[in-house]
Amino acid sequence: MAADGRSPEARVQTLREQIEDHNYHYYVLDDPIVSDAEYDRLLRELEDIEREHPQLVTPDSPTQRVGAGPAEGFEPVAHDIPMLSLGNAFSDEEVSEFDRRIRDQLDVESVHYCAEPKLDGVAIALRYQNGLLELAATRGDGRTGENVTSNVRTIRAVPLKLRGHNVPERLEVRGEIVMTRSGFERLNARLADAGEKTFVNPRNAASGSLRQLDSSVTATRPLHFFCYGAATSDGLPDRHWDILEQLREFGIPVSAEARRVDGFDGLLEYYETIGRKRGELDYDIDGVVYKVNDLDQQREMGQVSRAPRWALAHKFPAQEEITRLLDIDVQVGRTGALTPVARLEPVFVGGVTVTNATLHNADEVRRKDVRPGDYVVVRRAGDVIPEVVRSVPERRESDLKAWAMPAECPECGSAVEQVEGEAVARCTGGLVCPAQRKRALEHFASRKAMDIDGLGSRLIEQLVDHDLVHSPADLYRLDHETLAGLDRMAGKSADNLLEALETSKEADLGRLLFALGIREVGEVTAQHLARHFGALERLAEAGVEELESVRDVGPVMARHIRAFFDEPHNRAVIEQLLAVGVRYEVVTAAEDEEQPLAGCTYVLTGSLSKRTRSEAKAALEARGARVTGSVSGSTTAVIAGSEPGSKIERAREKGIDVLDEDDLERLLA
Ligand code: 9MJ
Repeated sequence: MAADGRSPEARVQTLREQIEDHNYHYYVLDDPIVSDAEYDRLLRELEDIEREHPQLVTPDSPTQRVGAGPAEGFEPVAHDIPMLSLGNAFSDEEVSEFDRRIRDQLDVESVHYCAEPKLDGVAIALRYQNGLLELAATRGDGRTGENVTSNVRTIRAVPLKLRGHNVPERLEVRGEIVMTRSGFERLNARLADAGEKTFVNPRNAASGSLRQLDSSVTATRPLHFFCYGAATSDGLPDRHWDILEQLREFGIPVSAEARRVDGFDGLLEYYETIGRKRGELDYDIDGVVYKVNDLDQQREMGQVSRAPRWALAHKFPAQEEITRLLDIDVQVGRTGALTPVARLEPVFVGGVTVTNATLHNADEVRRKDVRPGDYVVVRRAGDVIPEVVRSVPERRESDLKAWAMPAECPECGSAVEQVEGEAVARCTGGLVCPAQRKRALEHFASRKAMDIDGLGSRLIEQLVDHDLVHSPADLYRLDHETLAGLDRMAGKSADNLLEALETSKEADLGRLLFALGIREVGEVTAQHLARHFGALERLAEAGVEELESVRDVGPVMARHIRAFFDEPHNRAVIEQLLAVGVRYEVVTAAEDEEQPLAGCTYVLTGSLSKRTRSEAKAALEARGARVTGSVSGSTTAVIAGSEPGSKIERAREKGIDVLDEDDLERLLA
C-alpha cells in the first residue's frame, strides 16, 4: 500500500496526473500553482513507488525524463512534410510589399494575420501517436533531420503525453527549443566552475545541449520548448490562431506573446511592441513572424522553393556585433567603485551606434580575456547599457598586453583599494575625488532624490571643475550671476535652476535620505527609514540593532548607515544643508498609522500603463503592503493590468477581489 493507504497503481496514477498538471501550469500557462519543493516531493514519491514496483513504470511517466546514457549517434529522420524556412524582411517597406502581394493574390482589402515572436533556438518537430510522444527530430536541411527523441524527452516543457479528449490520432507539432537567458547564465557559471568550456550564447547552448550523445547530460540543461504550429491541420481548426489555442489545450507550450493582428499597420504595431519588450523576455528572439491566419488563404498563397508565401520573418537589428576595442578606461562611480569601460571603434548594434561599453569589473576583464587592441563581441539588448561579452582571440593579430586595474585613481590619484571577497575596486579618495563628487551631486539632484530640474551632469561637471561646488549644500549658495556665466547657461536657465533649487528645499525625509547616497540605501529603504525614525537626528543616533529592526535593513546595510553618520564630514554636510534652508516635515506618527496598507497582500498581473510593475510593487510596499507572486488564501486582492495572466481566474475561483489600474491608483492615493 502507498502512504495514503491506496494501492500503488492508484497512487502512481494520481501522482502522474498531479505532476503533469503542474507542468501544464508552469510551462503552458506560465503560472505555477505549487513551489519547486512541492513539485520535487511529488516526483520523488513517484520515483520511490516505481522503484519498488518496476512493473508500474511507463514510458510516459514523468520520471522517465532523466536521460539514458551515451548513444552512438543520431539516426537520420526523413520529414514526411518538409520543415519550411521563412523569407526575411529587414525594413518596413519589405513588410508592406509582403502584405500587398498577399492582398493582390487573394483579392482582399485587408488580411488577418497571426503574429509571433521569432525564437532564436533550434527548430524541432515532435510527433505524437495516440497522444504519446513518439519522435522528436531536428530540422536538418528541412527534408532530413536527426532523431533526438531521447534528448527531447528530458525537457519538461515537452509533454510526453497530451491532455484532453479530442487529441488527433497522429499529430506533428513544430517549434523551437530554446535555453532561457537566466538558465544560460547559470549553466555557464556551472561549466566555468567545473573548468569546462562555456557557451557563447543561449542558442549555441541549446543546440549543444540537444546534440549531447548522453541524454542524461541534456536532462541537466535548462531547456524550454515553444510550439509555433503543426505540420498538417488534420483534425485541427482551420485558422492558425485557433490551432495554437488548441495546441495549448493539448498541453503544448505556445508563446504568450502571439497575437492576432490586422493589415500592415497591425503588423508594424506588433513589431514595435515586441521590440520594446525584447529585453524583458527571458529568451532570445531575433524578430517576429507574421502568418496569414486563414488556412484556406495559406493554401491559396502556396510556397516558393522552401519558404511559404503566407509567412514572413521580420528581423530586429542585431543585438551583438564585433568591433575593435581601442582602449580600456576606468570610470569612477559615486561610491568610488571603479568600472573598466571599453572604448570601441563605433559599431551599429541593437539599433544605435555604440562607442563605449561596460566591462563591469577587473575580474570580468580577466575572465573574458579582453585586451586593448582585441576584436570583441559587443551586446546591446533593449535599453540595457551596452556590454562587452567576450573577445575574439582567433582574430588577435599579435601579442596584446593583458589589462590590469590601475593602482591609483585616474581622476584624483588616490590609492585604489580592492576589498577582499568583493569584485569591485574602489578609489579611496572619497569626496576629495572630483569624479566621486560629481557622481554624488548627480545622484543628489536626480529625479528620485531631490529632483532638481535642470541640474544635469554637464552642469555639474562645470560646477565641480570650476571649484564652485564641493558639497550638495554649496548648490544652494549659487547665485544668478555665477550660473548665468557658465557654458550653455543663460539668464533664463539660471533663473529656472534657482527656482528648482528653492523648490527642492521643501524635502521629503525619505528622498533627502536617499539623496545623501548612503551605501546600499535605495529609495524604498530610505522611505522605510524615514517612517521609522521620523527625523534625521534620531536616525543619526540609532544603533545597529535598532537599524536592523527596520524593514529591509540587514546587518551590512545597518553598518553602512552607522558608518555614514559616524563620519564627521557627512554630519557637516547635513548641518550645512539644514543651514541653507533644506527642511523636511518631521514624522511623528506610529509606523502603522503611516502604513495604510499594512497587513494587506497583493498580487500584480498583466501590464500597467501608469507605472511599471516594479514601481507599483515599490509604491504598495512603501505603504506597508506585501506583494507576492502567486494567489493564495492570504491574498487581499489581485491587481490586474491589461492582458493579465491566469492569476485572475484563480482569484475568482477563490473569491478574492480583482482590482484594476484605477483601483490601484485610488489605493495608493
Ligand atoms: C520561430 N522561429 O519562432 C516559424 N518561428 O513557421 C515561428 N518559426 C516558422 N514560426 C513556419 N514563430 C516555418 C517556420
